[in-house]
Amino acid sequence: MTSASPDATLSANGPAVVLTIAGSEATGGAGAQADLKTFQELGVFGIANLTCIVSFDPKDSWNHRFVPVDQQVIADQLEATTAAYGPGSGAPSALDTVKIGMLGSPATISTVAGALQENRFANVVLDPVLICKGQEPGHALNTDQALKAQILPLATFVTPNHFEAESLSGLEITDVESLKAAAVRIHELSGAAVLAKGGVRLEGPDAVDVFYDGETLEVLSAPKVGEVAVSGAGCSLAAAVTAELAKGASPLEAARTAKDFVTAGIRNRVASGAPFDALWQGGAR
Ligand code: PXL
Repeated sequence: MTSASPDATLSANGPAVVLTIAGSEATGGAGAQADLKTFQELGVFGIANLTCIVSFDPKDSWNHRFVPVDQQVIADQLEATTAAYGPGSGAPSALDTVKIGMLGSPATISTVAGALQENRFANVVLDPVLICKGQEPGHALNTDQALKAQILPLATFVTPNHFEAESLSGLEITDVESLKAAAVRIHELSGAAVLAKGGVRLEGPDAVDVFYDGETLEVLSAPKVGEVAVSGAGCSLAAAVTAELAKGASPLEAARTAKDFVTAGIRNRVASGAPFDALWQGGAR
């Protein structure tokens, strides 16, 4: 069970305000929709600025159809949001915590990196979504490289899954020890707190994640719920970290609460006509 209580988060200035810069995933399992549901559930005021629209294709093995949002429209959303809630806005509860989800193209990465540099948010939580199936490999490779070069150095907290942790660290991850080594390496590269996710990718009865922030190395573990990944787990985990940081939790506390939140959401997942279930953000109620 998550220890987070939405009511405990209300201050004289109202709820903490958080922003996700992410893609829409049309079926509501992942992306900005998962982020907003997580934010609401954890008692923060959520804002989404959309970078792209992903529609799975049931006629093509549910692969991703990816459409980027026009760069000017991404910049317009960021301008509106920071003018309303950003550091110089005069808003009583200033926006200082941002989550980055799927960006999807080098152009979007540059636009978002510019906004991050301009606004200097206290917490930048990066879910380093490296591969969007359905994009041709050349494009995905450029995107991955741009993410590592331009966004990773601006992150204060990063949540790579098994594949992303291997790619960011350059290490092969086969067990908890190598997951720990990868978390340490990614911290050294980025300076960020790292929550590296083993998920269902590592053998054994438990879903194991590793937290490392340069001082504390902690293994977070919960019994696996099935052996198949659930849609929205990664997005919801990073969104829960974001909400908790915005409410004043330490990075380690945020990681623990997020793990509990996601475990409850996977236990109470939602089935559909698609070949994957979706995490239910209300699972911890
Ligand atoms: O789970 C990664 C992810 C993030 N963002 C969007 C997605 C997906 C996976 O489908 O569609 C928009």
